[in-house]
Amino acid sequence: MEDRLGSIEEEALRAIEEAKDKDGLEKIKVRFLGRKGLLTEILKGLGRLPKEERPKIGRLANEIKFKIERAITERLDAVLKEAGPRVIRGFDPTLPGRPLPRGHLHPITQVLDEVCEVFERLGFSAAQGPEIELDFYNFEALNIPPDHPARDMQDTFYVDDKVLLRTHTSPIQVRTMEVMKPPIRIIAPGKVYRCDSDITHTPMFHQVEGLMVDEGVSFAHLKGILTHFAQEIFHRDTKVRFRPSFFPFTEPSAEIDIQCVICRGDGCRVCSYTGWLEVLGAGLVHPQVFRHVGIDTEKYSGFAFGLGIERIAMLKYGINDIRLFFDNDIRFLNQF
Ligand code: 2U9
Repeated sequence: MEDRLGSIEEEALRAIEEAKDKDGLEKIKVRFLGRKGLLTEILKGLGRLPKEERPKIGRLANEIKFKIERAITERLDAVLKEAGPRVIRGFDPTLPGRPLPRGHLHPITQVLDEVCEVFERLGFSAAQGPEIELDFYNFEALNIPPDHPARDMQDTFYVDDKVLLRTHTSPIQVRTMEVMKPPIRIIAPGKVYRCDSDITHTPMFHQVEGLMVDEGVSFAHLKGILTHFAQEIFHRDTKVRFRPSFFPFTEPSAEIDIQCVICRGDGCRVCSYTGWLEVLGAGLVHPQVFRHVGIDTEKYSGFAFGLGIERIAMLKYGINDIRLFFDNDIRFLNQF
């Protein structure tokens, strides 16, 4: 039996040495160590040997089994290395992975973040509020009387008599002033809704508004902050002008223009040959608004401003149709 085991060992080790590939080694493994393999049969037949021989033959058979197993593993390593890159069923795991296309933020989100960051660097903090609002916060507290055209069903999406989709982010500031004492320095970014749709209007768009309330806040502070804003978002040397205007919630009020980004003031189609583009509305908070939220108009004053993000993005990137932002055409979005 010892001789038989010796020749099995010799035959197996030689076959392993000569094996050329993984399949060859697999066959050798089956032939010697498989369920009906030569060595397995001997191990299974140990019980038929004379009692005194069993331990010795058993030990020897097991030693040979381990030797063959180790030899197969080592040879397998060698043949795989010789074969070069490891190709497993047509897949080479050593190749670098295919790059996945990476997404990015929507251009409106990018501009919204950029605008917020300019004000955050100046000490403003972002506040939030509900998009489904009460008429009180959206209109009444902002000194917009019941017969004001802004309340018209044609502009406002009403849920019922008292509930609506906010038409601006101003209610956020009203809610903040209800619970916060001055000094207040906040921005109110978010979605707003107006029943309007053409190349410059969509039923939903994004606004950033701002509010600063403290003792001694003046129109001069407003001018400084908004001039800085325009020069950060557009060009460092952008010229800015403040035109008198009217809003129910600010007095005095202004509309703020920047020098046309296309023609630099010479006059072109984009600026309707005026050389200027309107980008912001602003003013000093109307005393009536302060009264609604219980802020002492003798002690405090404040300024507020508002801008539309889509408009800023259109001017920044020279886009002439606002609806492109919402078509979700990947060829358009990938440019940002
Ligand atoms: C409070 C008091 C005053 C916010 C202001 C504007 C002027 C303004 C428009 C710009 C373009 C809206 O997106 S747009 O159509 N906004 O012109 N917004 S002052 O005034 C406030 C806000 C809150 C309590």
